[in-house]
Amino acid sequence: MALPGTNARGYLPTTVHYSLAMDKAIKFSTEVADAIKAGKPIVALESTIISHGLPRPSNLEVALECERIVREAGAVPATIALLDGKVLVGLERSELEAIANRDDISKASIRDLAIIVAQGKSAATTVAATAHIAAISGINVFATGGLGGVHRGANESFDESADLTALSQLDMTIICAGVKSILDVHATLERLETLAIGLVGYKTNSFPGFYLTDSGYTLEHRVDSPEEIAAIIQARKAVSTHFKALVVANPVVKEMPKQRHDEILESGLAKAKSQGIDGKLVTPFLLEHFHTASQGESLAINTEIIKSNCLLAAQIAVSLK
Ligand code: PSU
Ligand code: MN
Repeated sequence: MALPGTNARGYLPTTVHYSLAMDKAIKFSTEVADAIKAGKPIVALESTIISHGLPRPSNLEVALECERIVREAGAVPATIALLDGKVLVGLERSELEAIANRDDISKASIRDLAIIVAQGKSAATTVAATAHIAAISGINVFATGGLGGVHRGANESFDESADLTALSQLDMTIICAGVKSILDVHATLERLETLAIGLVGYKTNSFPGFYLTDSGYTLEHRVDSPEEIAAIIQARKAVSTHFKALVVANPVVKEMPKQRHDEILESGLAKAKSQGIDGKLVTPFLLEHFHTASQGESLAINTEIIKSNCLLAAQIAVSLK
């Protein structure tokens, strides 16, 4: 479907040009295509959290609830995924069900996109891949749960999420609850700084630790309203730092008891090590461990986090209009 008014706005103009080939590969839902044409506020949503971050059947319920929250706040949700060789920006109900329930949905980062499209396969998109597709579609506000980052032991394993490098190259405002302590939080914060990715705390001066409101690290910048964030997004253009992401860290309201959290984290890391879990399986493995070991408590918190990030993202998108 031709996409009027879209010219790879969200990317370094020298690196991406919206082309006819992209028109063929990318399918916009009617709702999203209409929103783009009408210049309505849009919020991108990722799909790895649906396929690989949350257990069935809650994953579908949460995905639908997120879309509802975005709509209710006056924006249009654009959940992004790859289905049978097509890049989908905005999912119909049956497509969302497929991403939530089918067993052939892999996890795609940016480097996997072309391979999955060419081979007609299906995948959920990580933060990196979702941000990439959103940016080339001209969507610049994105809600997720937690970012990928530098893994513990990365000095030996070199395991550092492509989320970080992707966010250093595109115009995106991403709302998350910080990063999970399954990662090396300190190293992740350092990499965000090195990569010149903007970082502000929403109503907090502490970097959130996903299940915890405070990861123990202080943030330099704090914002207290969606309008304040919109002003920063505008100012990024004025000083030409908008081709690197802005991360808005929005802490969970009711955190997990710290001791319980630390115990589950320890056992999860030990289990991953003893089972030799490696590469892109590490993050889903640890997320699943949290859900099982906490007997649903982490799922409830995870759901609250994503819902709250969707609401804030929609409010920011609306403030930008
Ligand atoms: N962290 C979370 N929940 C998630 C993810 C990360 O707390 O669902 C998902 C996101 O899609 C993120 C991806 O982009 O995992 C990162 O995977 P990796 O570490 O393999 O780059
Ligand atoms: Mn990795």
